[in-house]
Amino acid sequence: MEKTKEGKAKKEAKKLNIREATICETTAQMLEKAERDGVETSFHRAVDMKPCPIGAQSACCKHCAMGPCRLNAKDPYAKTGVCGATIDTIESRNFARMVATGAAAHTDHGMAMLDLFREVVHGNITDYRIKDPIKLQDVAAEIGIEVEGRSIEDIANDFYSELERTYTQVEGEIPFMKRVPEKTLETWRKQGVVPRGAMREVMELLHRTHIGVDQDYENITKQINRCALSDGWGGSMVATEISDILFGTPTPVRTEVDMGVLKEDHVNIIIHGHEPNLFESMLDSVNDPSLIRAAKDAGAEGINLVGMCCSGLEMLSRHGIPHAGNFQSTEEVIVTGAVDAMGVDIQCIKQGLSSVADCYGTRFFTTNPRCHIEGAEHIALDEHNPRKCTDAIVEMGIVRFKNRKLPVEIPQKKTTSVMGFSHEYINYMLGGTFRSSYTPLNDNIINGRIRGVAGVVGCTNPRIKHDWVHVELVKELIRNDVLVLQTGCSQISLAKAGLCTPEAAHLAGAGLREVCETVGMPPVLGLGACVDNSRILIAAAEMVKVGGLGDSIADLPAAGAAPEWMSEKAISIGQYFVASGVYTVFGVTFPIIEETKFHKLLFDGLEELGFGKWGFTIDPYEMARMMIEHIDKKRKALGIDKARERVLFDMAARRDLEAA
Ligand code: NFS
Repeated sequence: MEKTKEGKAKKEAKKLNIREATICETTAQMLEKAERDGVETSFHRAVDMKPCPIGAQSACCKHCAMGPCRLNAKDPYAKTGVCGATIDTIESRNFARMVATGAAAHTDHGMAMLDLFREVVHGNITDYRIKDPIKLQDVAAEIGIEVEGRSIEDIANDFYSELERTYTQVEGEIPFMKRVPEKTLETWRKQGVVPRGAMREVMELLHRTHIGVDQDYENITKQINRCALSDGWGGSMVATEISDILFGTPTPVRTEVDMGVLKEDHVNIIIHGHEPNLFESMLDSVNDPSLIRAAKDAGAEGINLVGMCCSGLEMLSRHGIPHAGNFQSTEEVIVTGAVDAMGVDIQCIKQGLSSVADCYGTRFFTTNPRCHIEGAEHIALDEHNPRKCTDAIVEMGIVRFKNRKLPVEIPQKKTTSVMGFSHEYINYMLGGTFRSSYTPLNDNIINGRIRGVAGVVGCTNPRIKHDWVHVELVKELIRNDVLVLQTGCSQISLAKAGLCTPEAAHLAGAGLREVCETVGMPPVLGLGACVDNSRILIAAAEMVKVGGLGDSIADLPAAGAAPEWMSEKAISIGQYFVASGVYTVFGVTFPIIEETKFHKLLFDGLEELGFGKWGFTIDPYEMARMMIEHIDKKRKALGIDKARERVLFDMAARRDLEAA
């Protein structure tokens, strides 16, 4: 009886429609292979398991043992939880916990980078060193550290102590508040949301979501903002700046993206995760002559090091290391059978990787004490001797290469892209060595060639057509003269679609195209990993400082989007953009019931308080329309809409001419 039931359930399991699941050809090819091989991936599990509708709308509270309490999402004010918690309390508490977790992930990563920096400065770690002392001096000076006539070591020591406050500060403002435009900071001070140390903000937010503490959604939202800001202008920003100082500030590199970067006749090693130190050390390992010799002795032509997800993006930006794909391709890449070893550190690592790796004999290693995975081998990365870990991974990859049993199928597609823009490089690119500044960008926005700026970032998600929303949204934005800044998985979606090259300028509207062609830049600028969203914040602050586009970030003709988000980190990012003054639109789903008071506050009320606001739609064209409408609203408020109208007319006229 049980068996029959099971059999029936199996038969009824929905079939994955691969062509509807992804526009990424290589991922699709590997999904077909996975099905032939009888291997299950997150795409299959997403079809098999419907999201819980109550959870999806945040209509349930399980923060104490009087519950879990379920409210009615269709009639959210009909009931309360057992303690009397209303839907607004429940939703804001759930949302707060997402922000706290996302912020904790970024800030813990940032703190780990800062720990590494301290040990390098103290001479306790010698495998890494300060690679960009000029950036160290610049950023140190920016946060008020005396740099004139001082040694790099002295500056670095003070820099460490100052930045440590980003995490531990009990009272008062954190160092990078010095970067925030005056009027934006004024709003935060008035609203009581200037962040203290991230540890305190995360702790307080979690405290306030405990049963019987903060039960006023407006007050909870204050702490949500404060905590998110301690991520964006705190933990994440430190992660980016320290990584640049230790490993080098990115400048654009031409490199290849997509699964075609794997090489059948090489030992293929993939590093996937978020912290650059594992990857940096792996780069040394794969260049070690004795390991290369060992690979050749095993019959390989050499060792091929490839990145995935965010640490892949850091290495792509700094060293031009090829990249195999984003979050939704991490299981699929193993299905090629060509991956001899995959090493991971933290964040966005699917537990499912372990069983897929098992199916194909790929050696799968966790390396960070924070992230062990059942079934994966753990080789701890000790920063005092990182090569011990990375050499071991390469050695085991070589053994696996030698013993490859299953046929290898590598999809033959890769796209050349130019990525690795940093805030510093944009400065230089636009203004040149002697007058580097954002003035040309502001001028081009004011004269209407560039309509505005959009940050398109975030994850990919098997609940929607993989890569499709990112690509369609960005195409629509650049077609309408919106310059797009990118990070994370989104950047890889666009790179695979060929939009991260200067040649993609022909897809832009006439104004943006002209600027791109003059400067020789792509209409889509890849700024790196998800923590590097802080580069977008710095760029926004710089645009305000240069002048002509208002006094606060909220005045800028700018918008943000995470059209295929899935992680709590994305929610923290969205919230720090909103708190910074940016209209931020998310896709897929939004974990709050529409028309509740908390929803109205996030989607409307925050803007009235001087912040940005949230938006939501799953349709990329609608998303572009919402963002452009917002940009135009800001242009109007700045009094620069007239310039744009003229250019628009010219552009339309030119198009007519072209069509004729
Ligand atoms: Ni960011 Fe999303 Fe993960 Fe990176 Fe990719 S999934 S929130 S982009 S890899 S962090």
